[in-house]
Amino acid sequence: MNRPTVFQLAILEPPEMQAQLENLYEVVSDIDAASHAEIVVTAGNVGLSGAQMTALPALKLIAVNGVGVDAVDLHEAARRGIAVTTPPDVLSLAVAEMALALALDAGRRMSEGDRFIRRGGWVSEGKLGLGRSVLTKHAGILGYGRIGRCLADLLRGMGMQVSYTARGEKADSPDRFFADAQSLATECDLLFVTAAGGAGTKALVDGNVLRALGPDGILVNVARGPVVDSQALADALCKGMIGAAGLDVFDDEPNVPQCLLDAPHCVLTPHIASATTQARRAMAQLVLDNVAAHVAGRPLPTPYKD
Ligand code: 8YV
Repeated sequence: MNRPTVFQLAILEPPEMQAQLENLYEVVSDIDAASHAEIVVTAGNVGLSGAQMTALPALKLIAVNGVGVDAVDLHEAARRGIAVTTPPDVLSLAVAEMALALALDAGRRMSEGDRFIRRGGWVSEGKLGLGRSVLTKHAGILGYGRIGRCLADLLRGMGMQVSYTARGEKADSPDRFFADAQSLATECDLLFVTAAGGAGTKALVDGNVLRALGPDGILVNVARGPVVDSQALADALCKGMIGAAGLDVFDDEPNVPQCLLDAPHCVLTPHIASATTQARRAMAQLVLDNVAAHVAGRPLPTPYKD
């Protein structure tokens, strides 16, 4: 029997999950060889454009190995009746953990201290300057979906005061709601960005929000690069308008703008918030489950819902 064709734009991890996909399906990575493919496997930060959908006339399922769908042309997928799936929940704790780690690193100058030791600074320059306490801060969460709420639980559990902003107030939340990013940043001195990417959230964190966060403030972005105006952030760090930043996501990955590479008190990681063996295996399992359900004509386990 012919194996169904999968057009794959991003591999599954760890390797045994990719091997499972390849054992079950005819996996192709060249779009010219995929014109009959009903299934696409892609990543959150890779997505699928409308033009690619046009080149895939048989397409029925886009299985995203990530929860961000900003790189998928959802409008075109809906118009063509193509289903979209994501792996929700299974990466939330990994991303929340990374957000906290970035805050601790930026505040306590851990990466900077590591570089300081390695270049001989401890011997030749004396002491590294003082850092900022993180767990005493009032945390604000911009984007209160599954990941934002998981992070809120984590921070509250450590005794932190937590507030949030989202499209609307959540009746079941113990945290304080603010109507917009600027009023949230005015109250908080640690701002976590966990909002979905896309046109609606572009440059939501701008110079005004950063000014409101203040000179002792720390900004962490584990969502999508464009949600934060990078030039405004670099300026704010250079002028001491905010204290520090931890960034896992960028506008044009894997390229990181020079202004952020040069900015002080700025910790950078290469989009690895969900990159733990546990989270990536569970994400890949849901991709495989959705693809298998599609092939068998069963309901999709985790269709994307706005
Ligand atoms: C992954 C992500 O890095 O969930 C997302 O939207 O961006 C990340 O978790 C990406 O999808 C690679 O698999």
